[in-house]
Amino acid sequence: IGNDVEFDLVVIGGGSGGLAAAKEATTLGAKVAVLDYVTPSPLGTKWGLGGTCVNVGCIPKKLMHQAALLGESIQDAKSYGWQFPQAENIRHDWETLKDAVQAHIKSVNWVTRVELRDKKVEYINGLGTFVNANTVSATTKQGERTLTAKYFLIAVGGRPRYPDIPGAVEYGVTSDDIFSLQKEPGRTLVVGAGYIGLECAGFLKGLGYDATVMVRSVVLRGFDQQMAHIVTAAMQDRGVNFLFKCKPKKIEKLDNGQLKATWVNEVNEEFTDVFDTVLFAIGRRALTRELKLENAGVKVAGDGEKIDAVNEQSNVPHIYAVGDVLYKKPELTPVAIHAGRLLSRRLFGNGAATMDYDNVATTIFSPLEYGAVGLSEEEAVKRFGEDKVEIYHAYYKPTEFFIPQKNISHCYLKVVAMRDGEQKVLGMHFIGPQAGEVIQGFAAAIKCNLTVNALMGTVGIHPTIAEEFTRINITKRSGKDPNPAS
Ligand code: FAD
Ligand code: NA7
Repeated sequence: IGNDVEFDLVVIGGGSGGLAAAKEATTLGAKVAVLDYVTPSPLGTKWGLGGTCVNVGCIPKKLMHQAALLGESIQDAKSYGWQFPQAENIRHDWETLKDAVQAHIKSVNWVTRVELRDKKVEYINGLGTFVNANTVSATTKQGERTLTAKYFLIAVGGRPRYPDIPGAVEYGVTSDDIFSLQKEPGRTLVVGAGYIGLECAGFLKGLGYDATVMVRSVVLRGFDQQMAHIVTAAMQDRGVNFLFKCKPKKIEKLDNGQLKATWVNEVNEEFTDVFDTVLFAIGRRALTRELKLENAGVKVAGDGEKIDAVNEQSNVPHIYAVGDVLYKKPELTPVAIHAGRLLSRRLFGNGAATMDYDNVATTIFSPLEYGAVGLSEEEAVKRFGEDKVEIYHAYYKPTEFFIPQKNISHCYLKVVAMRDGEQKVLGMHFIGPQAGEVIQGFAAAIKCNLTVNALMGTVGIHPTIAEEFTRINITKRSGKDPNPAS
């Protein structure tokens, strides 16, 4: 480092992307500081080091999803011969789950701090703002601290939005609060039908709470819509209610502490109902406003919020950005981590590799999971034209569903491919148990230019659900029945 700056890299935001970049940079010999500060949610929820994924995202979500799946398994287990002497008394205890989840999170917070100390990354529990293009100020409990650096990395992520309706902020909660809610959520209205809304409604219902999802336009906008419909149907099948084409209007608190929600449908008819919890999952706001980017000359994208970086570089050459704060990039933890790591290798090592944001696999942990990689059917048709695209599809029967006689009508998969030649695979979609585990390996195959020919030439593992992808042979174009022979 030159005499004029204190650090090689100052990272603003100690979440998935920021921490990955910081750790990689110090490993490569750079002097690094990480600022992390969590502004409490309107309800007062706050958490430790590690960002969204660890504290209020992927990790608590997956644990609560697992809790819900276990409830379903208890029912299945009975038909497999397990006996529960007091079967009628089986119930779930929210507090036990919440405490276990929070204890796990605390341990991850602690391990993260120790890791930073071991790697000699300076961790500052303070809110970062730009003073100018070469200086960041950290507001800590002890006061202001000014940091200068050769490079800066903006990795501030985002926080849930609230709708602009009376009572939303006062009485509503978001994913920032749900995983640590002091009292059980009870009857819950989930506003928003993105993946976070569906996942929350799914696990709440699985834990035994009445759950309703309010959908403004379509479920899972941006995802393959046929798959989105099946995910919805599988949730309805488990008793989740859906209010389609509705928008919230106001939330009021009743004397007994319950919440009265008022909403309108598309022809402006008004409805009300009473809930114990109203959870908003209507999207997330990137935390750039607080950064005073204008002091550094960093421009935001057309949405006025996110950073439109090229290879993670902002319009100010020594200021970079990774993770959820990036414009039109997948908002996923492994994406933030990978981009952060590659960036540090380029800045401080001999790395040349840049982040490939295409064909990133993802999974929606709805009660019946949905995993996907690559293009949706509609996106492939839009890009290449219907004539050029072939869709293979199948309903399938997971072996383990037979004995408990579980509904198999939503177990469905499809492969989106080019129609000509070896039929290059453009997208793979899978609805069923363990969808993430199923899709992950195929994502690697797609990176290696998987073709339908290669897929059909692969010998499956029997009996698994992933083998269904090696058995595809029915195209939508053929009009043949995609249901399995019984
Ligand atoms: P974050 O992890 O959000 O970290 C940013 C950090 O910066 C935060 O700690 C924040 O408090 C801090 N900060 C912000 N501003 C400042 C400032 N000015 N100064 C100092 N610190 C600041 N992704 C998946 O891959 N799989 C999943 O299953 C999944 N499930 C999710 C479920 C939910 C409910 C949510 C909300 C998200 C989920 N995600 C999932 C998305 C994933 O959590 C994010 O993509 C990931 O955390 C983004 O990482 P990041 O580094 O960009 O930001
Ligand atoms: P998403 O995926 O942006 O979904 C938000 C959902 O909330 C979506 O169904 C929206 O409907 C709905 N929405 C948005 N604004 C409103 C208002 N004002 N009232 C009612 N419903 C609304 O957000 P998530 O929270 O699931 O995920 C957060 C991010 O993580 C997301 O950006 C992903 O990229 C990753 P719409 O379809 O717009 O009509």
